[in-house]
Amino acid sequence: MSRLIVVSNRVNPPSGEGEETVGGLAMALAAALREYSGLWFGWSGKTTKKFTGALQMEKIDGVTAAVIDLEAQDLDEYYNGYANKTLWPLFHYRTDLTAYDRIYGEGYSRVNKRFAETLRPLIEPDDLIWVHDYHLIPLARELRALGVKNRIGFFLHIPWPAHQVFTTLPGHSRLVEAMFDYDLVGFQTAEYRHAFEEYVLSEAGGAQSAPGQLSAYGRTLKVGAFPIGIDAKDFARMLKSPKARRMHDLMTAATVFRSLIVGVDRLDYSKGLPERFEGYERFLADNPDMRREVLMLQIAPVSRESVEAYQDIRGRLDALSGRINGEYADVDWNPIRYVNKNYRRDELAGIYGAARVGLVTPLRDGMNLVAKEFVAAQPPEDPGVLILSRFAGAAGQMGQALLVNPNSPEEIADAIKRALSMEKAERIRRWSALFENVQREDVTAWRDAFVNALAGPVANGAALAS
Ligand code: ADQ
Repeated sequence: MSRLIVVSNRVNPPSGEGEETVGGLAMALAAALREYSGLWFGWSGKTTKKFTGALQMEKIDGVTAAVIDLEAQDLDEYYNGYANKTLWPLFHYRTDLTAYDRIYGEGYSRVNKRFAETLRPLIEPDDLIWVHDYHLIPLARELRALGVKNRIGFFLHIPWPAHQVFTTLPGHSRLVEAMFDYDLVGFQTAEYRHAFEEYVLSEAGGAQSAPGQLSAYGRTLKVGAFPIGIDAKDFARMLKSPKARRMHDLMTAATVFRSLIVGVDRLDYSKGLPERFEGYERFLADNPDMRREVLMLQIAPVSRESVEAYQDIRGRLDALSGRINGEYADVDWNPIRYVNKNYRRDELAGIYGAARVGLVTPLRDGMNLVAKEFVAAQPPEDPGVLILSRFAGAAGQMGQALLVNPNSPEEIADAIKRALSMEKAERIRRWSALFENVQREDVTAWRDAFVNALAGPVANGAALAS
């Protein structure tokens, strides 16, 4: 079996016993690598005065992590700049928040080059290279320039936007052209794959040379939809852990005679949090008789704090939660509990399990793993109800959730009422179908589908010798 090299912006493998704080993606990549005794390459999360390309290597749980430090200017222009002020908002349809700054584009190219130059000496001829996410779209181009002939695949964790939105990006064709240096490009859903294909066919003068195969810029690549899942086995293990059980009991005690409605998201404007709070406020206003029977818990740890748009959304949410509590709180009850803390994954599992309703209402989302975690944590004999945005990639696999338009507080309010009033038989029926999918389409299925497609026959050459 070939060795697998995973490349992502940040590298954060689990750091041993009991450490469950890392997010879903990091856990997914760690799980993906373990079986391949692979290498995980990326940024350390630290800055240095002068970039040297010095590698720090560490072996954890069978996975070799190789990280580099970047300069403060790199962070500004590449990470906070082009990745998080240009590509992230644009790919989530927020052209109003998208910054078009040439300096950012230059920083993005420079860091991708630095990644390639540092990674190059670590690559052996049979390695499969799997690059992750929007931070690193041009990485294959840089590696090819250095003579790398290995199979290289790319997976985009966030949406690929509609053609009309994508073409508002200056230099859009350069970005897509760079994608043709990969052998395989994977998206979360068929919809995003189609949007990419449409661009290639109508804007780049490309052609569909065979099903799942696109030709343009003198090259051919494979494209596919690979919906990411959670590590379902590990999640089931965590649910039984003492930490999960204790958190479950704490939350149950805190909601005696009440139903817990839970939301868990990074504090990001793509997650639809103000609309969600307004939806809940609307529910409280429309249903005075149900008011004191609910408690909404929103967990939203701050992220990307040095980007202004993230400071703005934080301010809005502080104001909204204050308004809702100010309007409806009583001596023994606050309608909304809003916390900006990170929790261990096992604690989160306990919280999900104690909730009657999971509110997952992003305005746009590549997939959304929280929806899957919520389902995985429900007690089979009395499961809660998932309310899910139709604009989350997960909606394609999770049609038995209550699907809502996340822009509409009214729809969210109606769905909360419906979820709270739903008979047990219907809850069990919906949940069983969702749970079956979460188990089957898990992180291992995702990894295997992608790696097999990357290692199998490719558009630009013969099958890989194994
Ligand atoms: P994210 O936008 O980060 O991921 P999501 O898929 O929901 O969104 O994953 C978040 C992960 O972080 C979950 O595993 C969740 O448990 C964890 N998390 C959230 N809040 C937490 C908290 N307070 N404490 C601890 N952990 C917390 C991007 C894309 C998504 C895509 C994933 C994976 O934006 O669309 O699903 O990558 O491809």
